[in-house]
Amino acid sequence: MLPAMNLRLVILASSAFAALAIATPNQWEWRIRGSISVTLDAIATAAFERPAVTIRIERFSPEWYEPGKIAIALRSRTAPATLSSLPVSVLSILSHFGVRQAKPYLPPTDVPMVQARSVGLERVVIAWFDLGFDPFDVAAALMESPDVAYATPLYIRRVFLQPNDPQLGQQYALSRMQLPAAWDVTTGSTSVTIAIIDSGTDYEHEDLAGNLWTNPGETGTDAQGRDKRTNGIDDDGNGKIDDWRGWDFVGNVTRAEYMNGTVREDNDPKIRATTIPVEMQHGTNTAGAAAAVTNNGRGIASPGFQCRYIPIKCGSDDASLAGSVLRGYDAILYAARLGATIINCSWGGPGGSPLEQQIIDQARALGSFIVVASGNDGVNLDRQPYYPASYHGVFTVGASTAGDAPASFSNYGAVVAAYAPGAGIRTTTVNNAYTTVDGTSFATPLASGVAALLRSLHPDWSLDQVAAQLRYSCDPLNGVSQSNRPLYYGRINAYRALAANRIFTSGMRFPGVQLVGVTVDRATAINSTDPHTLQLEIRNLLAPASTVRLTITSSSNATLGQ
Ligand SMILES: [Ca+2]
Ligand SMILES: [Ca+2]
Ligand SMILES: [Ca+2]
Ligand SMILES: [Ca+2]
Repeated sequence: MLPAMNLRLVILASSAFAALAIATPNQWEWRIRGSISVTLDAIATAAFERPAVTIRIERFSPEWYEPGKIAIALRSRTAPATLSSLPVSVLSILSHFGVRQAKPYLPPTDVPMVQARSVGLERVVIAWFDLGFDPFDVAAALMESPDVAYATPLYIRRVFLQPNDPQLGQQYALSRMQLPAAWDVTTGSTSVTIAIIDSGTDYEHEDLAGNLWTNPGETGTDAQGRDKRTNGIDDDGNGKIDDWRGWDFVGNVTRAEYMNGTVREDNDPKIRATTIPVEMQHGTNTAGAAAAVTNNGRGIASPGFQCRYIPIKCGSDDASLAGSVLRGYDAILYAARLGATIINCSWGGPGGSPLEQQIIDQARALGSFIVVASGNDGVNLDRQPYYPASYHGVFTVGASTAGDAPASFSNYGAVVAAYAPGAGIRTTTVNNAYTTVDGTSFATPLASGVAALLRSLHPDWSLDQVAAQLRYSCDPLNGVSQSNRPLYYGRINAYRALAANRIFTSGMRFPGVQLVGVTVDRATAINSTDPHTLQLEIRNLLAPASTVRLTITSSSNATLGQ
């Protein structure tokens, strides 16, 4: 199956769909439109800063949304515990859609932790309404309320798997990224974790079992002497009972059941089915690419070497949902709350959501470095955004080939932070087997593995420093010219990422100079010949830069004065 084709079809279907009459009460029909724009306020915390961002919530076919469910961010209040305590304007709108239930997105017990560095998730309510309504229509109606900061459907995403290219399996990727030399610097820390948010992971695989993370809060014995893994108690208070080896956010449900709002969460993130189609092997493929047990005399090597992985299952055990990533953002927040060092997302789809951006902001505030696939449509993400690849604050990875050129299927653009090999990647698969796979899905965990090594070496660095180091230590890709290099910045070199900037004052080192802001007399554009003051804000994240030269040129035919 080609997810790329699916995604294109969905876009076409959605524009056609927008023209159809939707069966909603008459008084709401005028609100139905193609997209909703939401601006999230700028955020500044000690760890990172984010400019104000505008996200367009697009209308798609309802099969791409969670059914009968919506997220509502209140403008100025913490989410109330019950439906009846919602602001009257919100309740009044929801009543037209047969609202049944509402509860805070975060359990009330989590609020103090989140408020420590809040991005506003404590104001988000999830509401359940009549399954006959399109969540987009409900969102559009709610956006009319002065009490609502945003309302958004909850999206279903897809894995970025390409059909298998029948070439010989080989791990050229690791030598290309200079991993053998990198492992001389460090083989990683066993306390560094990579959350694999995916279809489900065969953690019993011979080359994965040894690097499986275990949750220290759900192992050992409780006060009654019972095994915390099986005592039926949420010992670490994260809302998940006995999650000692990750979590399954979906369970075994059919597509029809899921579309009726059914999930069956459990604490076993391995798929339990006799036949497992390739899309459902994806989470075993990505886990192995990042964190297969290395130097154990069997199977494959992985960049992460001895770093641990946390399997988090967001696919069903049932083949009718093969390839769908459900509740992926709930999983991102769960992983961040567990303290995951790296979060790997080899999936995505069209259509942005302010809730998803806020969850990414919150996960970053909790210290997780989020690595995401650029996607396999061969498009420029700067013109055609995909998510999470196009969100602020993620490290977006494209795929390169065995010839060290950008892969034709890889999405590209300035938003892609770096490339990693993503064609002909040898990795683990279900039933103790190995396979060769293609896609940005597999470039991403290779990058996550390198990020885990870097984080092992520099646990005190900020997330922005980690990102800058991974990007600026890249090798240029083949077939990329100076003029289009910003679209294909370079391929990750693990050795340079680890060996350079060990300390910022001596040895192999490079600066990380970034332009973080441009202001013109506090305005946004120069539209007269009057003198203007242009203020550029530049920061250096890495080793000191001895000479920084800035030149201003015009990218259009307009002339630029002195
Ligand atoms: Ca727990
Ligand atoms: Ca327990
Ligand atoms: Ca399960
Ligand atoms: Ca191995």
